[in-house]
Amino acid sequence: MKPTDEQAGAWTKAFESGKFVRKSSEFRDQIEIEGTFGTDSGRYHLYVSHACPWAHRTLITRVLLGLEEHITYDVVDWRMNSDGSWSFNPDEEGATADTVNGETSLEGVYNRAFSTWYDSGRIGTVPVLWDRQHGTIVNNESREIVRMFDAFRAAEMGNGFSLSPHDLRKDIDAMIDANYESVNNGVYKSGFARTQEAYEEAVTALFARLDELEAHLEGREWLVGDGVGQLTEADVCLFPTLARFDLVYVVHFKCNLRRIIDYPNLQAFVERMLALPGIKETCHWHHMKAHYFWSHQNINTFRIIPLGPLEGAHTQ
Ligand SMILES: N[C@@H](CCC(=O)N[C@@H](CS)C(=O)NCC(=O)O)C(=O)O
Repeated sequence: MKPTDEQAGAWTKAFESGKFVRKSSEFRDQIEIEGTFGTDSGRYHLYVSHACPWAHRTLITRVLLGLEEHITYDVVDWRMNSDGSWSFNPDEEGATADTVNGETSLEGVYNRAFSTWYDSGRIGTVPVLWDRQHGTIVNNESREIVRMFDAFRAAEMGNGFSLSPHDLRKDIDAMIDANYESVNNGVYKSGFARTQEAYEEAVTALFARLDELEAHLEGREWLVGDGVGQLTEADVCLFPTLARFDLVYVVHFKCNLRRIIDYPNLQAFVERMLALPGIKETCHWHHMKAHYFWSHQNINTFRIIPLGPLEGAHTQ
């Protein structure tokens, strides 16, 4: 049974004193060399939305680690349903069918993994990492999926390249943590706020952290590591939020103290990421932009999608 709109709304968008509170991810298993979820090529499948910054992290990691031939993926329609659920629509440019389970909605995939899913009143989020062998969901938390792809690469292709080398892991985790509430989740807390106070608190913290990151990137290329730094998960986790910032968040989520293009170091960072082989191809600007303005009718009643911006590394 599908949850009612009220139940779904309560689960997917929780509020405390007008503040948006993100729910925790339900599936937290790991791919491990020796374990229930082994490191087999062709076994795992991602379900993503090209609109979603969390899902974007997993697609970027898949490309940077060269896992294209080992991990397949499907893409939901950019239109999120009013209860927050996702559908498959192969007729939409850039979206696909569910090529593994043949479901028409992502809820069907969640229900396969968790038979009382519909009754639970929860709504399934992207990304989802699916295991063909056990017919279940391994994990639906982007940060953990990104981390386990590293172990997968090491097992399948040797230890040559890692986005979370052991000697940097503490710094990487500290950087991801420092950016999570203020920036990655901060844009949502700003946009979904239901009181002026909640909005101002979120947007102030967001720009305070962007100011810090701008200063941190002076003379550096990447967020973590000695010298100019080296490309790590910390960069992968920040980039999807920055890539959507001027296109969507400035207007739709009222994150308008500044734009990324007004921060020279952050803008250069976005362009540096976009110049890496295969990364532009993971950026579907139309899905990103249309999704937010169309899907959140409570903050954009008539679903008007703005034409701009005209300038920026990534405008359409
Ligand atoms: N913690 C999750 C968050 C994923 C998430 O919230 N995804 C959004 C899309 S950007 C979603 O599917 N939302 C559907 C909903 O909340 O109803 C992660 O990082 O993987």
